[in-house]
Amino acid sequence: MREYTYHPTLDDPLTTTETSVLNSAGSRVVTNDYDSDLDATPNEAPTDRLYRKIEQGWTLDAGGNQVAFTDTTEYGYDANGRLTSIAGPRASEYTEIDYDATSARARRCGAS
Ligand SMILES: [Ca+2]
Repeated sequence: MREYTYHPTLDDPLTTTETSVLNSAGSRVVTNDYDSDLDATPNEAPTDRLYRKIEQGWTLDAGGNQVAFTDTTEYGYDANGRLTSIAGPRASEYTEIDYDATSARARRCGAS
């Protein structure tokens, strides 16, 4: 079963909740945070831009035990509303997107 909540004006889900594949008592929750404040509470005042994607669920650790995880990806924008950076979900993952008059160029930074 999969449940959604929706953005108040855009046709995009704010949250998607489904049963964890790994842990049937747990959930996998993807939250699209449209708030620009990036605080602990998503979607208090949703804008029309996705600022953060938070994925929470269950995974296995090195010993094969089920452990909860949270992965966060943050999106940055310039003054014209163009996507300029994608950070995460791993701490080492960071992509910058540069624009000139005719094109956009993505540059992946950091070790993967
Ligand atoms: Ca917030």
